[in-house]
Amino acid sequence: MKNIKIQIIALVLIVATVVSCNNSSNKDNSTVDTISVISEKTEVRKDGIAPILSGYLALNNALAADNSKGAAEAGESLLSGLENVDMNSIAANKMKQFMELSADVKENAEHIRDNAGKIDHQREHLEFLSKDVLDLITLLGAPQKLYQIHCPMASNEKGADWISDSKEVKNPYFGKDMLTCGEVVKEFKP
Ligand SMILES: [Cu+2]
Repeated sequence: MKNIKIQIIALVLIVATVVSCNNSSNKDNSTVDTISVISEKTEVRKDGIAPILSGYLALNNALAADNSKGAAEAGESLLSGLENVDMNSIAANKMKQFMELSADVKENAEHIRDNAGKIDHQREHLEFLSKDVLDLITLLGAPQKLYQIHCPMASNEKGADWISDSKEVKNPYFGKDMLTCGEVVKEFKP
């Protein structure tokens, strides 16, 4: 599979070179068509953020269970997930935005990892992290069925969202104090 990807990328480079060399003289559009077909294919894959998502979902489960140490461990697995993202699954025109979002994910995940025992602080970072994850899903698509859940009480009653793989509301911002506060506001399909 990886070889095929590399071949496709090599092909794109070759085709791009051919096009740029023939830019002024060649009016034949077939080469350009080939490029657009190939780039559409690279955008079909939606598993790009799967390694990030698994750590993020584990984080929500830990925080919903008021488990600060578990949240710190999930922060760590989120960080290794970031390194496991297959960059070939991200279309070139989305790379810049992906890099910006993943830098933000990294920062929030580091704070969550480094603050075991300070669950309020971890939950503050969850709010920013959830926005990043939402942006990543919007940018690259959902690798699985996902739900955006809104809690109007979170973030000092300003309201905050999280992403879940289940419709069942288990609030990571409050844990057992307000476990079922929240409602599904959006559904993402793979
Ligand atoms: Cu912090």
